Amino acid sequence: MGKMLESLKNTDRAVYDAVINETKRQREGIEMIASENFVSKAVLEVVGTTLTNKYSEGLPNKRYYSGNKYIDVTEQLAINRAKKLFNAEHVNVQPHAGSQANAEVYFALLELKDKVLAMDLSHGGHLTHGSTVNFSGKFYTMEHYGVDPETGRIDMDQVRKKALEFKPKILLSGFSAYPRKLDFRAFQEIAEEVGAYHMSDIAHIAGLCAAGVHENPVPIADVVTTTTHKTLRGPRGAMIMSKIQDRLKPNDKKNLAQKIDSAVFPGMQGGPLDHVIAGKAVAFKEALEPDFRKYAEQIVKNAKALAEVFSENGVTMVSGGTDNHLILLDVEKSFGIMGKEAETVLDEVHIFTNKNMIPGDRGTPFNPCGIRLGTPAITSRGMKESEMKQIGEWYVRTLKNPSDESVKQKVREEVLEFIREFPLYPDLGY
Ligand code: DSN
Repeated sequence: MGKMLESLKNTDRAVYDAVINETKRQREGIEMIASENFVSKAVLEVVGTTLTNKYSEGLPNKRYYSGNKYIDVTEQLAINRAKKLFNAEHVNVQPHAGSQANAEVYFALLELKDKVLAMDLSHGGHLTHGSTVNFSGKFYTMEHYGVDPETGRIDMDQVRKKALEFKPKILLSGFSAYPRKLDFRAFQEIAEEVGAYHMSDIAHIAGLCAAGVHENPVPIADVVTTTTHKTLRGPRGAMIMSKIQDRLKPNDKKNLAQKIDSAVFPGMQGGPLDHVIAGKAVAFKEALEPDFRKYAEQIVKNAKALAEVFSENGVTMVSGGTDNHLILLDVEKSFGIMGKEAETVLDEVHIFTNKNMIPGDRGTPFNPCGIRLGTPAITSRGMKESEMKQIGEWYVRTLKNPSDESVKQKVREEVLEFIREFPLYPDLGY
C-alpha cells in the first residue's frame, strides 16, 4: 500500500482496513448494480480535499459566511457546466441526495396533502414517488400509474386517464427500475392539459440524457431532479434543474427558480457539501467531453447485448428487453428462485446485483421475484459487447445452479481471472 492513506492508517486502523477491503471488493467484482458507477480519479481526489472544511450557506456571491471566494468558483463552475450539459435555464447543485432533491421540489411546489401522480414503486417508481413508508406518501396525497401487464411498458393513455380523474398538482415522470425510454413530451402535454407541474426524476438516466442517447427532458419539463452518481458518473449527490418562470403561477412574487432555491436553503438544507459540489463540477466537465457520449452509447449497447444473452437462454425480462442501462429479470419464473437468493448467490461469485420488485410481483419487497442489473459501472471499466456475452453466461449458469458449490466456485474463479483484464484505479496508491 502506498503513502496515500498513511494518516488514516495510523489514526484509525479499523476504518483504514474497511476502505482497503472495499477497494479490493470493487476491483475484484463485476459491479452490475444499475445505480452505481466508478468516478474518475480526478473526482475521487477533489472530494477528499480541504473543501470539506467550509460552510457556505447561500448561493455563489450571496453567502451568509465569509471566506467563500474559492467555494464560489467551484459552485459556479458546477452550475454553468450543468446548464450547458442539460440545456437548463436554472440549476441548483446543492441537494445532498436524490431523495432530498425530490423532497425539495415537493416543498417548493406543494402544500401538505397536495396531490402527486407518479409511477408505482413495484412497477419501477422510487420510494420518494409516494411510497406509504416514505415521507412522500405520508405528507402528500399520492396516486400511481404503472406499466401495462402485457407489454411491461408505461401506457400513456392510462397515465392521461388517471391524471384527468385525479387532477394532480405534480405529474411525475421518472423511475428507479424501468428498462425503456420515457416519452417526456407526452407527460408534458398531459401535465399541461390537467394544469399540473411536470416534474421529471432522471436519476438513473441523467448520463444518457446528457449524452443525447435518451431524450433530455430538461428543456421540456418544469422541473427535473437527478442524482449525480449514476450514469452521470459524478460524486454521490444530486441537483435540481428547472425553468425560471412558474408556468402555473406567473404572478407569484417568486419565480420557479427562486422557489426551488429557497426550498433547498433555507427550506430543507443548511450548509452545502462544498467538496462534493466541486466533484460535481469536475464530473460535468468530463461529461461535456466527446468521449462521454461514446461512453453513454456503450452503456446501452452493453445492456442490449446482455439482454440478447438472456433472451437466447429463455430468461424472462420485464418488457422483454431494454432500451437503456438496466434490465429486470424475473428470476422466480426463469430459475425458480426468489430475488433474495439470486442476489446472494451472484454475490458469492463476485457479481453484484440487487433484488428488485417487478410489475405484478408475487413476492415481497424484501424477497421479490426480480433482480435488477445495469451496465454503467462495467462500461466505465472498459467492457464491451463481447464481455457481455461472458457475463450473461455467468448469470445463467449461476442462477440455474444456486446450490451447486462446484459450479459457483468455477464461476468465481473465472470472474476473478477475467476482471484482472479491466483494472480499476490502478495508480491510486492504495
Ligand atoms: N438507490 C437508488 C437505486 O438503486 O435506484 C435509488 O435511490
